[in-house]
Amino acid sequence: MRIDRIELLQVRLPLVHEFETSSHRKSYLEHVLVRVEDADGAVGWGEIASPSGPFYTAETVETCWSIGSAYLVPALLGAEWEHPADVPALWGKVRGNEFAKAGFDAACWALWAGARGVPLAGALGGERRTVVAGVSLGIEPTVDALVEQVARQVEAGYPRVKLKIAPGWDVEPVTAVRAAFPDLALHVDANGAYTEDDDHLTALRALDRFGLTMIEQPFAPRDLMASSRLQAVLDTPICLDESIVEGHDLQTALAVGACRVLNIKVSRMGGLTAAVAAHDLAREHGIPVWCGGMHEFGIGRAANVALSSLPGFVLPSDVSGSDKYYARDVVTPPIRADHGNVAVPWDTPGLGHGVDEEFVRAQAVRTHEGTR
Ligand code: OSB
Ligand code: MG
Repeated sequence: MRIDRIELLQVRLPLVHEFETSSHRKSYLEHVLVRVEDADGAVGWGEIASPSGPFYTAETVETCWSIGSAYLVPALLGAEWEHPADVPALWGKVRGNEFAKAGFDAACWALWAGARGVPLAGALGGERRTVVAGVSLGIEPTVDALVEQVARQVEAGYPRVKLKIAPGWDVEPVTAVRAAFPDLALHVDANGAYTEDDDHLTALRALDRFGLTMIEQPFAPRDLMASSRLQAVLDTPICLDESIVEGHDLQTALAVGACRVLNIKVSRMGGLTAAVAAHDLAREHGIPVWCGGMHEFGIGRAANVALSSLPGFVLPSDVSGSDKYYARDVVTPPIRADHGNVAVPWDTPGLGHGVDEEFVRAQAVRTHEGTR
């Protein structure tokens, strides 16, 4: 295949509910959408789901925009490739910048699957007809407000709830949620906010008695040894997110016992090609995986759904319906969860959802075009 035209569109969507993590609060999100078109006019869409600020990882919408337009568009335009797994080599000299790369990689997968008339899930090696979705809840102003949020999601049928925690917002909210929902599959995500200081370790070890499915990313991304030391004294599995950017990171984490579960994010790992490789490696080592989200719009969310249909994704993924975040989605039909189950669109080639180009263009705050 050969891509002759690439468009980048930075699109703003308001959030229906403000979301707070250990670092910041947001009321709308802007993601860069990647539209690739081949010589025959076939189109594929990908999403760069980078947060606007450098708090989850070093990347921002701004860095994705500049790296995308200055390096990734030129690397991809006019290049000949047979299979999407060959595409990342085209920008192989560009270090890092995984979120930016992921949007281009996913657009090529969607284009290729669509052109071959196969669903994206099938192209990736998926098997499942439906995927189980969990929800992720931010830090709320009060414990009562959090319990109310959890109740709302449980009523909607989601079988797993993840709570963001941070020092000072951990044992107390988890105690309250566990008391209200004794049987709920519950896990926590610290986004690396803890250290090995005594009071932090005391809080993390106290979480071991709630039967949590996992404690996600307790320590700083590069501190695999802290994670390994904590995992050795916890019954609760540690799940790594920010720590695992490349396959090499996963090999190191497995070698030192830094985790028992892996969160695979398409964005964090640089695309679907890398995500499938991480899935395969984790599976060989008996490590269960799930697909993490970055509050994707429908395009990125559809790619996450397709990926979650692979056999190693045995834990609920962050692929809740778009309506939990956005009043109107960029894809048709929108991604919807029915009692926590999201249907994989096996009967539609490519991404499996149409892109509402008129809406996307109306919401775009800037655009860039590269042609051969
Ligand atoms: O750590 O999983 C995370 C969102 C932004 C940055 C980091 C994270 C998240 C989420 C999103 O938890 C969950 C979702 O998209 O459903
Ligand atoms: Mg996480």
